[in-house]
Amino acid sequence: MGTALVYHEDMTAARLLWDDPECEIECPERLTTALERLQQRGLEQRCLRLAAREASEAELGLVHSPEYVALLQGTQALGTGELQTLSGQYDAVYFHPSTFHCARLAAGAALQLVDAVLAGAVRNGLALVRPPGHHSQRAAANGFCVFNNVAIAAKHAQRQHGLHRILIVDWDVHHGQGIQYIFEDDPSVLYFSWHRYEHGRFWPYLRESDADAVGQGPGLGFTVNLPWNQVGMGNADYVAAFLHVLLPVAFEFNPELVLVSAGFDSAIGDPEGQMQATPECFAHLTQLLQMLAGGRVCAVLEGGYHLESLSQSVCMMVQALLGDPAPPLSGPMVPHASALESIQSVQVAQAPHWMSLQQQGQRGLGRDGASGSHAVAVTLNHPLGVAPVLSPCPRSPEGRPSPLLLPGGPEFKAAATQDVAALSSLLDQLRLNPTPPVRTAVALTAPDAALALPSDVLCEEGSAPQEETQAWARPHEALAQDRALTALGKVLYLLDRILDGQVSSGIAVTPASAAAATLDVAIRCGLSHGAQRLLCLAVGQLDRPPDLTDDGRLEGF
Ligand code: Q9C
Ligand code: ZN
Repeated sequence: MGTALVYHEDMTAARLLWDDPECEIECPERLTTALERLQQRGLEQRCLRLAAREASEAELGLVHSPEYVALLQGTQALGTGELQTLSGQYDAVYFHPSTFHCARLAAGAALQLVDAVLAGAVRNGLALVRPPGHHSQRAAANGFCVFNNVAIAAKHAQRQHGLHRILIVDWDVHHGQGIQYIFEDDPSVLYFSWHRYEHGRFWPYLRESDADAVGQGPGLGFTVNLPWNQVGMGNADYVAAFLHVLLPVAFEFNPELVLVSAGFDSAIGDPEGQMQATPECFAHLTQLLQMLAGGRVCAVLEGGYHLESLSQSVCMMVQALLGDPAPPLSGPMVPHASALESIQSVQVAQAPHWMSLQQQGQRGLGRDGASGSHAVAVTLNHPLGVAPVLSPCPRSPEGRPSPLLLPGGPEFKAAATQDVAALSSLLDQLRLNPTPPVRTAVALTAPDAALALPSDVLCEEGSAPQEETQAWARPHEALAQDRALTALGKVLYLLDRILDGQVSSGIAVTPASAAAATLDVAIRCGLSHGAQRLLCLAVGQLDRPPDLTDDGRLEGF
């Protein structure tokens, strides 16, 4: 299943007709530049292209008052002077004779995207639209926004598709107060927004943008505001906000659909945001969101005023929606102190409403089983395996892990069958809760007929050339055995495909006795392919390769 890109050229028609430095940044080139870049990179061609339609009056009425819609309809016939006068009645808004048409297309594009995703025609998608929507309110335009595209799409998904839980992630650098007002007492829509706030000294200067605005009545806890009190927030701050606030709450909420108010004025170079996050960050944020709602992510453009930064960020997001691996993040991944303060203030404000945030302040209290719960030990029969993570370590009565199973023996055979069963069950879970379209490959030494792989998991049949495999295996006695050698060939082949970007992640099954040696070869092989840093995570019992020293350096490299 693919990715939709919803667009209509008519949305480039609206433009500022008089002098207004505040509004001139919301220009037609925002769309044309982003689209050109998507075409240049071959990304547009990989999407299902949908031409935006206009939202109907009834659809606009899901959020806006009939009087407001009628007022907007009337602007089509106004002259420049009258348009300027009317624009002056709102905060940071300009009207053009084409504004009504554009704004109906923008809302319609969001609706079409949601329909395509919920009909199963595509897994996810992006609507490239203007004017943006998240500041607009029931009867007011605000901050370049005319109709609230994402709020209309959310109401539509509830009414027309019967959804009960929708998550709106607003990563635009401004607070989408319009969305907040529309859903503040509604527990079926969880609204998350981070925004430049500077303790209330940044537009739109609202007290209700702070972390202690958490929704009201039945909607208590379903508004999550993360105010940034300094400019210059970057990749580490954004990722920390996702990991420590948004994702815990979102997993607990368990949405059926994720809508993204995708403003890229939170990216580096933007004159409004003054933030530092690089375009690659948006690929990572998009990937993280795809862990929710079975990957049903509908993104709708909001702000973004630095044409180059905007275009690159849009490309990064589309790449991630298409399932491409995300490029590494640059810079030291250390959040700013001010960001951590903001994150903590949200945790405190939201803790009464979310179990997943309740322990955040008490970290580090229980250690080593001395108090409270202890870590769950698991066996590691396979260095790159999944099965061990699922099966608890069998422990002797003294509490020591039981010895590793010997290949060939009857216990080994039983364990191997269990492993395949555990792998099957993991893959079942993946099917029920489809993961992001990250290309995962599974390599088995003896293909098991009972193992039905989900359609988007590749069954990797290739092996590294025999001479290469034997050369890597030579120093290791444990790899002399046939089965271990075959498994090593598969591991090397998987590594190759991961390092050249064809595959994002892989699972390989190898005999228990060869686990440490296979891991040793995998590390050396990764380094010899030019990897600069490897994170080796051993879950449970595993002998460290003999020459992997304590400071993490592998001798000889
Ligand atoms: N320098 C969107 O990004 N001007 N709207 C603020 C502060 C209004 C932004 C002035 C910015 C509106 C969708
Ligand atoms: Zn914005």
